[in-house]
Amino acid sequence: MSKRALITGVSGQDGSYLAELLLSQGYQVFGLVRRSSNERLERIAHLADSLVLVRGDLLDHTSLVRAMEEARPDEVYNLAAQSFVPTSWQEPVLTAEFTALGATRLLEALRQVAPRARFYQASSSEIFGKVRVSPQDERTPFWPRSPYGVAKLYAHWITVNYRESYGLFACCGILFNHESPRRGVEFVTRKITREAARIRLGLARELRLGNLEARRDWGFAGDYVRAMWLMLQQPSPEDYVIATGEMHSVREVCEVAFDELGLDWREHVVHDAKLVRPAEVDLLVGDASKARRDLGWKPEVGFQQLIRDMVRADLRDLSGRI
Ligand code: G4F
Repeated sequence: MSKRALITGVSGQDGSYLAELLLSQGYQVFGLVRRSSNERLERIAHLADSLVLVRGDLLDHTSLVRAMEEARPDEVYNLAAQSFVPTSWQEPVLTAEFTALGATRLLEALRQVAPRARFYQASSSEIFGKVRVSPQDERTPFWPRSPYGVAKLYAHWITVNYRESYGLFACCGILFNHESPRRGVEFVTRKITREAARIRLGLARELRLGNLEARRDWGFAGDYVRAMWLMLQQPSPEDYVIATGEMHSVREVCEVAFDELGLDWREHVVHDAKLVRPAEVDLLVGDASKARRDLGWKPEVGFQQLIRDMVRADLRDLSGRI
């Protein structure tokens, strides 16, 4: 019999890649979607015939119990969150409700309805925050720098706690930044690739950015969902850092993206102090040795290829619209 999986956040970047992966492995995939006026399902439109969408909301415990009863999952992937760091200063309580307490509600529903299901929690490298050691691995101390990071740290620890308290098969993947042509346009890589393509096509003249010196470990989302799945196939539940081990600055993303289009980024990028965050995470770079060793996981797509692929995808998409 085919395995059954329930994915929260199925309409997001990671949810769409994970749904594709699980469907290709013969899973029956259920995706939790919220009833909202501006529902955006375009990332999973091509999966409409194979995915089962279930109504539910991380803010509503009863709806999660119902979703579990309908999906009767063997595996649950909690990818839903308020995931944009700047918004977490504007809506700190809502961020905590979704990102922190939402994970607790889902774990409670799982405990109630499907206690034998395996559970994946999307932890974030933002929980490392103000880092004192590099690279960061599973033993690095946490110091989140935003309400988002704090909420993700709560969700991380509640998952560990439920594993220890109730013996659940629950894993946290501490994922470093991961991008793709499906990335939301508010995140810096996609903002850059999209705007660079618009400039190339004469649709825009400048690109306003905040901190150009921030450094991150950027990988490809398609590689990272493979790691999520691998974690739930292991004999015992553990937490893993998923990262490329390479660090690049926002400035370098600009260089590569504009270069792909034959443009000089310095002629178009404008610093905007309003986009600088109240507290910044200056640098993050992960050590995924444990995942490489125990999961046999490694990233397939490097930084240059990732950014260039994103630029080409944006150029294709925008060219098709004019
Ligand atoms: O792309 P970002 O918004 O991603 P951030 O804050 O690192 O968070 C992302 O990755 C996390 C994993 O570590 C996830 F948990 C989280 O949900 C999200 O997916 O910003 C990256 C860097 C920051 O240092 C920011 O200050 O880019 C800098 N930046 C400079 N100018 C900008 C901009 N970021 C955005 N979004 N927009 C700018 O104009």
